[in-house]
Amino acid sequence: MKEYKIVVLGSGGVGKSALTVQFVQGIFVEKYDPTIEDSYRKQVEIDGQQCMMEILDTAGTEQFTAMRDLYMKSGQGFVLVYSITAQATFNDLMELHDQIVRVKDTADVPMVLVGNKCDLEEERVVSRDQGQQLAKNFNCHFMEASAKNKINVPEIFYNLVRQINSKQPDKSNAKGNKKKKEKGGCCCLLVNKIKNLKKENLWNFRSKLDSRCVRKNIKKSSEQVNWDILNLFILNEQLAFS
Ligand SMILES: Nc1nc2c(ncn2[C@@H]2O[C@H](COP(=O)(O)OP(=O)(O)OP(=O)(O)O)[C@@H](O)[C@H]2O)c(=O)[nH]1
Ligand SMILES: [Mg+2]
Repeated sequence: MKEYKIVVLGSGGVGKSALTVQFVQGIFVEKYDPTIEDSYRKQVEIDGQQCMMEILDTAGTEQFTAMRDLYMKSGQGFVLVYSITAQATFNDLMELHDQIVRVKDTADVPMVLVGNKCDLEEERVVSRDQGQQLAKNFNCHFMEASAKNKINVPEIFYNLVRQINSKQPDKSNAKGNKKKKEKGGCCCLLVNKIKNLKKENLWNFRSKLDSRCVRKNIKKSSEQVNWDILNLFILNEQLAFS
């Protein structure tokens, strides 16, 4: 089953948790309890395909933002939330968006801009047009939503899954596909990565990989590298590919 890593971002109190919990559990959380970090898993069928969504509900309050770079790196799709009743929460998203683009090293990232609390029309200070304009600047999709009144809640997450599918059609992490690649024995991706490494990084990479294989008592030829070990290696050593 395909897995989708979704990250929900935005200032404190905009309704990130309320939207996430409404989507995952179908309930509206009335009480405001600032999040440190919560993750949820939900299996859904989208366009006839079973998907496992892993949703990271992040902290909007400033003191908990040190982890941002890390989860931006691993996130595949982003929900950027502001509240239509608080101008500052709208303005705060520019910086978050800049950070995503910097961490991902591309502006072409699956993303939905969400103006939440649209049930509070009488308290609105951010117009729909402003939201649409910002989404245009971010080159992303836009929705107004209400976690309270269940407006556009699943639509946000389904939209992201579709964006991820259309932007990463080859990056299927379905088990079947993975197996096919491994069976082939030729680690094309690895070869390409190695080709792209700078010379000094390449030596560094190879010696680290060699010592990892020796430590783990793994026999390898120069052409055939065990993918599990490679993944472990990349995860543990956090090697930065150039
Ligand atoms: N009227 C209304 N209130 C909402 C809506 N979404 C969230 N709220 C309320 O706004 C408050 C904050 O919501 P949270 O979901 O906790 O906000 P958050 O973005 O997760 O905040 P942090 O975890 O601090 O970053 C809560 O009291 C919610 O009940 C909505 O769509 N409409
Ligand atoms: Mg929260």
